[in-house]
Amino acid sequence: MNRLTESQALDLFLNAPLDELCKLANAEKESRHGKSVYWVNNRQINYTNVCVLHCRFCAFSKIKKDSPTAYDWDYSTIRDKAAEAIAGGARELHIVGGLHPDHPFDYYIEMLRKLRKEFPAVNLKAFTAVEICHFAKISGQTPEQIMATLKDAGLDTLPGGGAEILVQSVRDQICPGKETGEEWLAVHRAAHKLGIPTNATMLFGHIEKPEDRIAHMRMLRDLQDEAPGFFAFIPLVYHPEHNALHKIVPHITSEEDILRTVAIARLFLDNIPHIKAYWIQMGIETAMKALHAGASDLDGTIIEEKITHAAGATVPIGMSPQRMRELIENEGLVPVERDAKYETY
Ligand code: V47
Ligand code: SF4
Repeated sequence: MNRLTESQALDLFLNAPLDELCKLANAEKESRHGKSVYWVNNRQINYTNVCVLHCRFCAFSKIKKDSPTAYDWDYSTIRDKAAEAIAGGARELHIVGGLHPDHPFDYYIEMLRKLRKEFPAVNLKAFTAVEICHFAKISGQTPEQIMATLKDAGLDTLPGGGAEILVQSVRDQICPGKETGEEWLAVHRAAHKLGIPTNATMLFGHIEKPEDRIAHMRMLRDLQDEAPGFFAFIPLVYHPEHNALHKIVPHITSEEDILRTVAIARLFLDNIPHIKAYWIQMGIETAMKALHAGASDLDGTIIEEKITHAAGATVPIGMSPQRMRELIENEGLVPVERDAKYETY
């Protein structure tokens, strides 16, 4: 298939009948991965919710350290959560948190170093580009230096969070003061050049327009051409509860919008291997439909999730490996267990 232009993608997204769009995207998915659907036994560790930023869509963060609902886990708590997950077969720890005002960069280096020493086999998928920029700021180093140090301490891959919508005019409205879209891209470019693979997300279903979604994907596609290293694209469904955007956008977007977004991502992002159906945010039913609309990955067992649940998600927070396999098989598809680097088992 020829590479889609932005205007072709927009036209398909807006005007193609849903079933035809999904069929096209599914054919594209099957030409790459056949009937395989990838999943990972993982655990999310959201180590603190204290954050110096206040993104308007975020219901997770607390500005004040002494707020009754603020938390900041010590290493032994993080370690115990990791140990529990690894005892249950986890191959990936997905570690992200708020931008804490007090911890020095050494705190994060030590976190990874100790985890790596105690759990040598697990993949450490840690710290979004936003956290990397924060560490750079507090330590006076460049993001490249930060990531080289973290890689040495045990970092395997970078998660895709913090991308939101990379188009700056939208970003300025939903997360003023956060690193710019260009800065987010620069961190991922540098990570790929350092041999650290990454993912990319897109938070959609709020104030952005379809054009912004396609422009966001175009920026990712361009970066992947220039400095390959993205494994997966993850459309994140905006959840509207308990955040500052609630008054303007009080609803979750429709299932059709989610499926169209997954499908157009599969067709447009021809250089990114996987589109992820993040079941925590799509809900299980819609995630199953997404597996027939271009998605080839279901993320993971997760065990504990705080960010989307703070914003009103009602799905269970974890899933057993057996249920994960069953769900995929019930769709007539083939579950393939992977780790954060897409090594399969
Ligand atoms: O960066 C915050 C988003 C992200 C809300 O890389 C919200 O494999 C919806 O990045 N509604 C964290 N989303 C999650 C994330 C992720 C998830 C799964 C896999 C991977 C991966 C990455 O959640 C944040 C932010 O963009 N978020 N608030 C909200 N109200
Ligand atoms: Fe902080 Fe991340 Fe929430 Fe923004 S999305 S306020 S950076 S925790």
